Amino acid sequence: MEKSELTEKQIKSIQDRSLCLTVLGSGYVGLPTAALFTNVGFHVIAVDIKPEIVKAVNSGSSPINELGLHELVSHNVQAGRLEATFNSTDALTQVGVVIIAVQTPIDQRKEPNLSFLMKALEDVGKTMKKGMLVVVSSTVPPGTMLEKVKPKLESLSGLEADIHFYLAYVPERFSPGKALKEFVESPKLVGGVGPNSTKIAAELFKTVCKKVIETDVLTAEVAKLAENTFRDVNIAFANQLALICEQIGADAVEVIKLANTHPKVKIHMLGPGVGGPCLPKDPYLLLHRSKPKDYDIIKTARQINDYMPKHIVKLTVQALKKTGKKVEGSKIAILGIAYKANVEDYRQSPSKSVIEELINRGAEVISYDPYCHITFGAKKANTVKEAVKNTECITILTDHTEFKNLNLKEIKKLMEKKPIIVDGRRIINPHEAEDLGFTYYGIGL
Ligand code: SAJ
Repeated sequence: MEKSELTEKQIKSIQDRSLCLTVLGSGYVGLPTAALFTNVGFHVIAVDIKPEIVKAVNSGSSPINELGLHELVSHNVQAGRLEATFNSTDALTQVGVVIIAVQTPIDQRKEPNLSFLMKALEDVGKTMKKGMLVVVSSTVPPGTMLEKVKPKLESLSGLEADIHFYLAYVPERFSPGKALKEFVESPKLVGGVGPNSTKIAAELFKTVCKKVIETDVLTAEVAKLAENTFRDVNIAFANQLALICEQIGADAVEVIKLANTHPKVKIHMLGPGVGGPCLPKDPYLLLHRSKPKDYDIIKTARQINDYMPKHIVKLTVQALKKTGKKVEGSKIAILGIAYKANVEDYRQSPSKSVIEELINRGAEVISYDPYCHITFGAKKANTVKEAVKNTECITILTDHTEFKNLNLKEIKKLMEKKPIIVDGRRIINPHEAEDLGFTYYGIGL
């Protein structure tokens, strides 16, 4: 079959939904992807090595707590369009499109670990058929697609990319908690290894996403890393402003609010550090291939954001000292384990190092989070009231809506004498807290 004929045939089978898809890696990225493609009429096989994921999906429920995902999985499993399996070889022999969404973590030296991606490529390469479209959605260091993914698939299959099969990078751009909405609404970057690959991958993603932007594969890789690194650097700037303002007696939140009234300024929000699966990792992926330079804003930003949990511990210690108490033996309530507001996700959350350090220093730590069951070694409370009872200090680490509406009057009654609030998110009104008799320490104040 002529090259262009093959391309046209694949486009037609996307349009009439006769092409089957498999998603390799059915976690936070893969499962929403699989569910959304089934919902527009494709048959999708979701592959994962974790038995609990496969079992949950096949029984019609989502193992991930993501708004709307349970309903989507349930509906499409019932309709017979979505199924899950551990067996990638079986899945791969039945399909025309493979979307790879496995994790690409960094190791302790901050070097990328691409072993999950490489294993997935091995499975795909060995079962590759003419006309197949392979999409990588995992976040990767720049150059991975052309230098690792393409040669590996070509050598395992004996086929040529963009001629006999199609290969594109389509980065995931949605945040936990809003995955389905953002998958559909955020512009999708589609970078193929050649024009045929870009064309077919764009056609596929147009079936689900409102806007698709075509580019080349390297630009798509770098753009994905650039957006998360920009956010990390911007937050680091806000955090440095917080440290400056604490020293000179200004209020960093007010400063940011006022500076942001300038139409060209958009400073992010200070906080107890940066968590989640992406921002603490992606800057290192972006830096991976560049030569070390004397000045490096990206690594410095990472250092500032990594320092912030230590700073929260420092503020807690200072506040205790001010009220004549020591960390050792003090009872401290941590409000918030999740890495950001109103999600249960605790991956890379700053709360881990804050809790561990306070426990190390001899404090008795009790934690409460309305969404998250993990405690990182603290005792677990099931309500705010239970958490704050008989404590000397409350340290707020997550800006969950529930914590923005705390009844400080009631809370004070439950706490020990000379109660303290350390506000790592600046969600409490300092004047109200102080009027009620709290010692208030807010980050950036
Ligand atoms: N944070 C601040 N100050 C802020 C904003 C966030 O301290 O002004 C903290 C949060 O509390 C959290 C961390 O940063 O600990 C990360 O939160 P986030 O909301 O910035 O990001 P994620 O990890 O939930 O999602 C990001 C998003 N990227 C961008 O906004 C550029 C999302 O669109 C990506 O899809 C996602 O990373 C990803 O998977 O790459």
